Amino acid sequence: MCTVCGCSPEEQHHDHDHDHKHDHEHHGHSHSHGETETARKIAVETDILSKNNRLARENRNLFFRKGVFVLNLVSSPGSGKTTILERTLHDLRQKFRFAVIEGDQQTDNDAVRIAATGVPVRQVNTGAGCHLDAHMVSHAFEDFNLEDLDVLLIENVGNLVCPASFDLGENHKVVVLSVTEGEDKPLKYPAMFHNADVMLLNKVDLLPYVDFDAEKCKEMARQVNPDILIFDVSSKTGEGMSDWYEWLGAGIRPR
Ligand SMILES: Nc1nc2c(ncn2[C@@H]2O[C@H](COP(=O)(O)OP(=O)(O)OP(=O)(O)O)[C@@H](O)[C@H]2O)c(=O)[nH]1
Ligand SMILES: [Mg+2]
Repeated sequence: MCTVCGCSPEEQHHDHDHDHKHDHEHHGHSHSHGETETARKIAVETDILSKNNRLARENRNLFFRKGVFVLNLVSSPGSGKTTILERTLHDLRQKFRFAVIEGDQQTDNDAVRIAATGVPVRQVNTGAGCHLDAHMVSHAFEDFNLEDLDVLLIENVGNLVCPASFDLGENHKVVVLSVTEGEDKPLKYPAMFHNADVMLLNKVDLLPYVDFDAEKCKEMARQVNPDILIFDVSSKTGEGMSDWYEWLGAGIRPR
């Protein structure tokens, strides 16, 4: 359930029913009712986010104590998160010890793809929920021996909105944007680009075929986050991936 964005059909159903009944009984007083509802929603959201932040802090402390470098990959659906993970694991798994948590609303398709690389993976299905949260992640890594890991890669649910608000305890959010999505996405979804430390501009092999101004896109990303680090990559051809690998390797604490 995602109470913050109201994507849960159950929650919406409840609210709509409630609104309808209230309007019927107190016709003409919908303004004050609206204010009460808004206040209640803000209180619930604040509560959910502060609980999540507390759990994320616990995850982060544990990851730090165990020396695990943790990345949270976020993007809209289909930008190439799983393909980037597959290539990264294929190229680096002899060098570093990885594990992966896969977040999706339904199916274990991505977990099956990651398992084929030989790296341990856990799938989390969020159902109606449109993001992973710190609690889900804490259960997903229970089966991993963190002592034996250098890097934990978390693929979030494909969504450029809600995952921006939910800290999982990661070291960095890595936002993936592909060149087929339009260069204005950083301005349209600023929270995500503001909260990410790294942006992977993916599918650059398609640049000759799409109407996408890469420099303009990067300018927009820097407008919302002047410090964001940007790598142009193609997880299909491997172009640019070595710079991303170098950055990733530099984040791993030597044992
Ligand atoms: N041309 C090209 N296609 C790519 C590249 N990276 C991924 N794709 C394709 O894009 C599609 C989506 O890739 P995924 O890796 O499944 O995307 P995702 O972000 O994991 O998708 P969700 O998990 O559904 O959010 C697939 O058909 C990939 O083959 C790339 O660099 N270039
Ligand atoms: Mg995926």
